[in-house]
Amino acid sequence: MTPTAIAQTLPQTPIFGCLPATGAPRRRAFITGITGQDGAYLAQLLLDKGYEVHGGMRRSAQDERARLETLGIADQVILHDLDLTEMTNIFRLIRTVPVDEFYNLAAQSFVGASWDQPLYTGDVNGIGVARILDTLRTLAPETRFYQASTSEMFGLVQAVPQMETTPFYPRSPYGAAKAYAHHITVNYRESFDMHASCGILFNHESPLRGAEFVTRKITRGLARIARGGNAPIQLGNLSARRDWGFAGDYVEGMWRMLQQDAPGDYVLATGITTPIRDFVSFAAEALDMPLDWRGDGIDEVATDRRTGRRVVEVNPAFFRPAEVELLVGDASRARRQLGWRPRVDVRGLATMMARADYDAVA
Ligand code: NAP
Ligand code: F7E
Repeated sequence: MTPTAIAQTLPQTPIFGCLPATGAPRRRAFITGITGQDGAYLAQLLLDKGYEVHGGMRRSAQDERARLETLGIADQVILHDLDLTEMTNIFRLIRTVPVDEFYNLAAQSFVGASWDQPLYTGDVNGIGVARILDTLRTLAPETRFYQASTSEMFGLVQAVPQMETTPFYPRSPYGAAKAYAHHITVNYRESFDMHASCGILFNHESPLRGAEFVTRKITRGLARIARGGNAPIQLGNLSARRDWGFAGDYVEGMWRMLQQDAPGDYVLATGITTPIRDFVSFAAEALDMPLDWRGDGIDEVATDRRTGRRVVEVNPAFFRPAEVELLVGDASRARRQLGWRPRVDVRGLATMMARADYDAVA
């Protein structure tokens, strides 16, 4: 018996949801990282488009489907055990769950943690992608593949704004691993004629954003203060600038990339860059909390103009060993070829997130 024939005898048992009855063909997609921010929004988009949506979920002591439940789709997706560090998972999955489109969104996605876990980050975010690509090329070469590349690859930026042709200069183990993943995706596309595309996505956020990322840390902290809490938000570098958009807009761009006849790489960004400090002010204004900023460096603070309460202070513990100071993307290729445009600007995003967190604290 060949390895493929043996694999065919192995059932890939879903851990949540049921394998649908065979019948009218629906397009099928697999999303690694379906429990994350982007995975949840992408699953919702694909379900709305009529896809049968499968997703990978790591085994955990607790149920990690909170985001899918928030969007009301936890029962509509079919979940499979999948860890990108485990080649056997990937092999069995791809052999037994054939799909038209495979979106690789799983990652150790927190840049700050990547200095504490550089090897793990490299294994999941870099080598994990090679594991998927090689399995796809062996078992399912017709499957269209999306890789979640990132503006963090630009790091110490070599041009402003950054576009698909801007050289990479990663500034973290996270960025370095993602640069490997990007290059190996391009290499498999060119070596094996695979329909493999990379979305170089600039920061995108939402009310489903992980609590450790700066935008959500800010909106959760402000919501607590607006509800009477008195702990100031402790932040690191307030002057770093990011090009922030809404995650719901960005997953539409991922899908559009895989609908193109030819694969390719695309920047998705708003083209507007904003310092962390201004994001705090926008979110605070959405909660009727005008701020005054005073001081410099580690002595900088923000206070509520109406009450004099301290709202933000700087804690050097949140500085990074190497910082990405400025990101601003040029998404003209995506605009031209995909017809993609972000619909939410940074002020709208800060308002959406602050109000959602304010309601959640109630
Ligand atoms: P996220 O919320 O942190 O979600 C990451 C997902 O990956 C989670 O479902 C997580 O599972 C899963 N995961 C982590 N390690 C894994 C492993 N070893 N095996 C299998 N699954 C694993 O991230 P996101 O914001 O949605 O981002 C999605 C992707 O886009 C990531 O690859 C990220 O690096 C990339 N990206 C994000 C942005 C952004 O601004 N959001 C920008 C550019 C690129 P658990 O739920 O078990 O933790
Ligand atoms: O930091 C500064 C921090 O952790 C943004 C991921 O989705 O986007 C994300 O990576 C900036 C940095 O996101 C705090 O130093 C200040 O300059 O929200 P972040 P990130 O590092 O940009 C990219 C595109 C991805 O691909 C990643 O997966 O904010 N900052 N004070 C802080 N950051 C955090 N987290 N916490 C602070 O207290």
